[in-house]
Amino acid sequence: MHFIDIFNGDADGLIARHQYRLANPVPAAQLQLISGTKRDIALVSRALPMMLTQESGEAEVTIFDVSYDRNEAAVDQLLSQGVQVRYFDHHRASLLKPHPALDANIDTAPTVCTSLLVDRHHSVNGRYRRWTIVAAFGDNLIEVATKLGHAASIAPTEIAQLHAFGEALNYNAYGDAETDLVFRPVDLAKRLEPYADPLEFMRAETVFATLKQSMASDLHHAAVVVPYRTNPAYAIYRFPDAPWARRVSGVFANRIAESNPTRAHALLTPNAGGNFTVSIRAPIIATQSHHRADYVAIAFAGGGGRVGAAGINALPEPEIEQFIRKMEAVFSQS
Ligand SMILES: [Mn+2]
Repeated sequence: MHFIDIFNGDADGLIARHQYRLANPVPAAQLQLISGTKRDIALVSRALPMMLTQESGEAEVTIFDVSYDRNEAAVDQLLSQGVQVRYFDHHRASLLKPHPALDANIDTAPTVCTSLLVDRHHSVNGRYRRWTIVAAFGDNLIEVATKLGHAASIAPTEIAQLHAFGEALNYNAYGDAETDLVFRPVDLAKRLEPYADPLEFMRAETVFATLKQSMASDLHHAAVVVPYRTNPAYAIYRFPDAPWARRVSGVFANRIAESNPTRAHALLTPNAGGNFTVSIRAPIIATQSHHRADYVAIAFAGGGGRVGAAGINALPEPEIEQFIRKMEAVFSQS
């Protein structure tokens, strides 16, 4: 039997896979990992060439935290080759259809992340709750994560540590390519493997300290950037073309959203293709139900996301003014 784990390189993807494999271990020699940067989500097709060397019906592919819709064709191909596919995700899956060899654990509620879905899976059943909390913080589900921490009687100082670790792991996934990242997600996944408790990982490994240092340095660069457009309804930032800008964009977007909870935010970061990667955050305290980050994102090619947080993969410079008008249309007060 051969196993392939495919996971988003962010905190939620890494931890979803980590928990699943803690509960369902397989020999390392039979397991391959596929991951990438946070926005590198068309990952499932990378498993197809690996299958050519396998006997059909002898493989199991488990997928975490990447949109089913973006991977549907590759999943279909795996299924048609007799591969068992298990899917855990919380992004849009409008193309999902049942198949006897597909075990889909998909829930798009805004209060879940993929690690929570794995936490609920019968094989895991909440056993690695502290990791779930790290992942929920990483996906910026602050209230959900904090409540889980209190319910598990975790001390407030430890909840704060899990929060900082989730943010740091999430920070590591942002970049144009894996060369922008401090750690390659597949390497990080292997370093997590021995640890059933994230606090133990934080004590024993240098990963957290390294990420924290890098994040502080990147945030220092970001602190001097003045908003490109700002008014009471929304603020738009435009970063320069630099690796620090690509790495820190997610953390920075969350920080500015938290410091101005009634305002929407967007961050434009130049990418290697000559376009802009755009992060959009709805106001944390939304006063109108149509104040949704995904409403802005889906108006542009390559845009998508969720109610609170969404993005556009490659916004051409000439469309920036159109983007600002869309921010205005969605988030202006009325
Ligand atoms: Mn996620």
